[in-house]
Formats: sequence, structure tokens, C-alpha cells
Amino acid sequence: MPHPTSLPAWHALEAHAQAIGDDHMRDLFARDPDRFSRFSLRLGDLLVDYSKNRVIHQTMALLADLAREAGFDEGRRQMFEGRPINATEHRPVLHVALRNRSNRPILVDGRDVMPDVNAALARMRDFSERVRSGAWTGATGKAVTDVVNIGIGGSDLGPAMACDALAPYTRPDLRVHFVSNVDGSHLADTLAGCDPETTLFTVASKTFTTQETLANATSARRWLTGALGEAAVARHFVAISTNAEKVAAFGIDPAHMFVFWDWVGGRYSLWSSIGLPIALAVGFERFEEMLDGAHAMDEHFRTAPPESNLPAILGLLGIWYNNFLGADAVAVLPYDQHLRRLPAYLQQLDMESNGKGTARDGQPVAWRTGPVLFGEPGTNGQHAFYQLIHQGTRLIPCDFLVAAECHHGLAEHHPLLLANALAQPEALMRGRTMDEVHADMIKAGMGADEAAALAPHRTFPGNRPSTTLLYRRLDPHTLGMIIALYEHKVFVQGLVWDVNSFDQWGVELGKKLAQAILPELSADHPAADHDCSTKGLIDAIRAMRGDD
Ligand code: G6Q
Repeated sequence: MPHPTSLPAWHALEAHAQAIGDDHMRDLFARDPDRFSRFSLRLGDLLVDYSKNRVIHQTMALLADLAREAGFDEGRRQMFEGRPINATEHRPVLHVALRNRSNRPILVDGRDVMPDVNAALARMRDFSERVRSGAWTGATGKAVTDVVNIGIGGSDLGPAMACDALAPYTRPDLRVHFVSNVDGSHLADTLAGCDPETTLFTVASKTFTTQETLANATSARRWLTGALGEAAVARHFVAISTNAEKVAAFGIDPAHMFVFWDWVGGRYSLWSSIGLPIALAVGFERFEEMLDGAHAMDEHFRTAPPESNLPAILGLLGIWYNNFLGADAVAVLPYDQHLRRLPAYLQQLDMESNGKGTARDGQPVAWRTGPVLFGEPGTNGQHAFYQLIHQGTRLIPCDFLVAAECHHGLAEHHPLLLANALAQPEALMRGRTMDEVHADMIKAGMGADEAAALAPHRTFPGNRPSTTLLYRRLDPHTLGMIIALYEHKVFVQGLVWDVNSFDQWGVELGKKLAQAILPELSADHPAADHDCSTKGLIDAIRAMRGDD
């Protein structure tokens, strides 16, 4: 693939940014009363309004050209056809096969993967139904009341986020917990509320070699066997992995292992057996509805041209700000308490996928790649960091997510939430000029001198971009659509930035050094060849613990 900066559309966008980059959206709206219909798109119950972005028709046309010149058609075709697009790991990238509800054959090395996918789903259905009906019991014959998923990164964030998102579909008598951190407090605090007789552990690890997960699983096993004996493991532990050998070595019967495949990336794996905790929490039909939603987005992404392709539009808008208007960060702001884990989930999806400095040909990139992503549920964020988004010196494009209808019965709350979710994008876009602010203060009775002194502080520059994702209600189908939308957005950006979005070598070095430091923390082992800061900290830990 050519480097993006060599593409004609890249140069055209640079010139275009010079020409219109400072135009104020207030004026763009004033000039074009059809801006909302021109720059919004609906797919099923999901409406994406991107009219409050610093773009005009020509911007979107140039961005679509950029996608095409970067190989949009060929790139997405290769992914959906199971080509080994994760070139540094020689793997296809086929999360789309996991929710390929059409059953269209998808070949890997000439073999259709769909029978395997369907068999894995059938096992998830069978097991989740047995647990939920009480047919599957613990070693003492009692039904499961608590599921504890032990996993980290991609084996945690997706299912944890989805279980929170679908909380209205869960049952109070079957709670699902997530333990990821190797900090023992995470496991200890979780188990403090569980009864060994009625607790089921799902140990989720693609490789089954991850230090944190194995440490937590080993301690959980000790907790269980201490109460119920060794034989209880078979009824209280199941594994979700691609590595049967390691699962058996840990002492979990491979008959109680739920499989997936190396063509499923960790952060793209919640659609696979890694989603078992979701099926346990909300039931398999609901899990299937989530797959259906993702499939609907896949079909849209697979077939629509970039101009009317939601993931492409979101990805290209991100590129516009990141590469042409100087933004460093993006904010994801769900006005939906059940999506409180979405920013954390998207941090991994986006920053682990596109936080890369090497192009696919091995050359260092000479253009900016993935931005910093952060967020919190609205309205909490409004009372915290929105100050910087409104008046700070950085450009931070925002995504607002909100449902037209709520699940709860506190009817008077939802209009308050909706009003805030609509007011923030409007405020970011319009701002408030010095003259408006000054006039307001004079009208409120303030003296002329004080009004003049305060006006600059109270002025909002506006012209701060945002996109609003409005959906009818956060149900499994919509959740599936939203997650797939962001997955494909990240794909489009990786394609244009010419990086491999599907590896994550950047997480390896720290893991390796931790292995080296671990034995050095014990008193009789001298700290080895470290910089003086690391060595000083090791010595201080020993001294604080009284090891010396
Ligand atoms: C995700 C990454 C990473 C991975 C974890 C857990 O894309 O690969 O977050 O999911 O390191 O790995 P295991 O599932 O192998 O334990």
C-alpha cells in the first residue's frame, strides 16, 4: 500500500484544511438549513448525526476519495474473505465470521470456518441454558448463583462492558463478575461476596499463558478446593481458550473447554466463546440478538460506498481531525449509565489497534496515527473534564451516545439526561461570543467594568466538533451494531494510516521486564542490570517491607 501522505486525496485535504479549516460551524449551519439531513445517516434503530463536524460536502467527498485511494474496497474485501491481513502474525482477521448470521461460507486455508463457528455457538447455547435453568449444578448439587470470569484485556473488557450494557436483561439470582487485575484485591473483593458451592468460574484466556489470569485462576481454584475439595473443580471451572494443552495442564477437563481460533483477535473476541459470560448473564437468545446487530452493521460496512458507510464516515472524520486539523484526542461520552465501560473497552479497541508507529512495509510512519481516547458517562463528565473540551486549547472531537427510551421506571430522569445529551453538542458547536456574554452580564445587572473583565473568561469559542449516536433503546441488537460500528471505524483508520491494526507488539516489553523483576523483589535476590531509578525502587520496596 502507498503511504497515505503520498495519495492525491491527502494533498487535496491538506489544501482543503487550509481553505476551510477555520470556518465556524455556526456559519455552516446558518448557510445550510439541510445540514442535518445531509450529514446524518440511519441504520435500523441507530441514527448517526455527524452534522456538527467541521466539514462541508467537499470535505466528505475528499475523505471518501482518500479511503478509496488507500484501498478501502480491496481492504474490506480481504478481511471478509479471510485473507491473512494480520501480516505480522500471519493470520486472517475474522471476527465478522463469528456473527456471520447468513452462514455465507468464509474460507481459511480453503476450509469453511462456519461449521466450527456454529458448533461453538451451539455448545455455548447448551451450557448457558443448563446453567441458567439450574440443570448444571455445583459439586454439592446446588444451582449456580455467581459466575466469576477470570481474564484480562480482550478476554475481559468486551464481555464486562456488554454485561453492564445489558444489565436490564440480567436476572438478580445469577450475577456475573469480572476479575482481571493481578492485584489480589480484585479477586479477594469479588470472592468475599460469593459462596464456593454456587460459584462457577469461567477462565478466559486465548493463550492460557497470561500471568495475571493464571495467578487469579490458581488462587480461585485454591479458594474453591479449600472449601469443597479437588473433585469440585470439574463442576466449578470451565475454560475459554484456543489452547487445549495448557487448559488440561491447569487441571480443567478439555471437555469443559469452550473453543475459539487464532483468527479471532483478543480485543475482537467478545462474539466468540469469550462471550460466554454474556450468554450466561442475559441468555443465549439475547446473545444471538447481539450477533444479529453486529451482522447488520457488517453487511452495511461490507457493501456501502464510503460516502454512505457509517464506519467509514466515523473513521474518516477521525482522520480529518487527527491528520489535518491537529487533534490529539477523542472523547467518547455515553449518556447511558449502562455504557459506563464503553470508553474503557474502546480504549483497547482503538489504542491497541492503531497506536502504531510502523507502517505495514516496516518503515516508521511520518504521519500521526491513533489518537488518545478517553471518556466517562454523561452527565458525570460535564461536572469534571468538559471544561477543557469547551474552553481548553486542544481540539477534542466527541462522540455522544444516547437512547431515546430508557429501561428504568424513573420517567422524569430520562428527559433530563436527553436534554443534557443534546445541549452539550449544541454548546460545543455554537459556543458563545464575547459580545453575547457581555450583553448577558449587563442585562443581569453587572457593572460595565466587571462585565468587560469577565467576558473573556466566560466566552466559549465553539466550533468544537461532535457526532451523536442516537438509538431507540440500548437492547442487545443495538449494542451489537454500536460495537461493530467502532470495530470497523478502527479498521478504516488503520487502513488509511497503513498500519496493522491487529497486532499489539507494544505490550510485550513490559511483560518481559516484569518477569525479570519478579524474582528480584525477593530479599535474597540482588537487583540485576537496571537503570538506577528501577533499582532504587526495588531497593525501596525491600526496605519498606523490612526485607533487608
Ligand atoms: C487483545 C490483546 C490482549 C489479550 C490479553 C489476554 O487484543 O491480545 O488484550 O486479550 O493479553 O490474553 P489471553 O486471552 O491470551 O489471556
